[in-house]
Amino acid sequence: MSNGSKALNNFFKNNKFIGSFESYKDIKQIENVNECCFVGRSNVGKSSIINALTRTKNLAKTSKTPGRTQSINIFLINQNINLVDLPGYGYARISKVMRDNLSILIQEYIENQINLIRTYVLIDSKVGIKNSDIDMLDLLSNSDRMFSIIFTKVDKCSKSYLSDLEHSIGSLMKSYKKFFNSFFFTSTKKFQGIIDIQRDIYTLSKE
Ligand SMILES: Nc1nc2c(ncn2[C@@H]2O[C@H](COP(=O)(O)OP(=O)(O)OP(=O)(O)O)[C@@H](O)[C@H]2O)c(=O)[nH]1
Ligand SMILES: [Mg+2]
Repeated sequence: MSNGSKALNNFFKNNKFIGSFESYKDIKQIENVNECCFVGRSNVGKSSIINALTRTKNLAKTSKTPGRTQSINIFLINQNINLVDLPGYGYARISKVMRDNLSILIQEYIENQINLIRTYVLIDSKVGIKNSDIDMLDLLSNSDRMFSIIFTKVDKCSKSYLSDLEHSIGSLMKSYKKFFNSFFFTSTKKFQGIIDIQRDIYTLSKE
């Protein structure tokens, strides 16, 4: 297990919870702070990734039960970049009204948030890409948003499986050429691939 870079860890250790917002209009806009957000199906590991990046256990609330995060949670890193934990999509076992409200919240955020400079779309390696993920990629490209893909929970998969996955989703990315940035393979359990995302976000914070 890598301990990562000390300088990067210090950068991410300087973190502050800004707030939890159930409606888009309530979000406090912070001028001159770039933002990156984490989206993906319910239970894919969004909150876990934010905790791994900041090396905290509970900054973002995680759960074994899908549908845990039902609001937009914003964390300010080093006073110059926000990490945004969005609710999960595609979870069937919540009411339709709730599901509709959450997708409206996600969509409003993606379409309107001015400082949003990168979206990380999380895909559970074992589950692969679903129609709801394609809908998200379409929303991002229609909103002119740059995105990267984070494959989560790689500890559950073999190397050859992951290489096939990279190949097939790599082909799909040809349709999103203008907006697709890069792939990351991660495990928060094994602390794998986290430093690469830390570096990416650090670079974005300088833009
Ligand atoms: N094996 C394994 N499990 C993981 C990993 N990352 C997260 N999990 C587990 O996946 C479950 C969901 O993680 P969360 O981080 O709460 O997922 P989320 O995407 O924030 O979920 P919602 O807020 O419900 O949308 C938890 O039980 C985590 O412990 C990983 O890298 N490997
Ligand atoms: Mg969550």
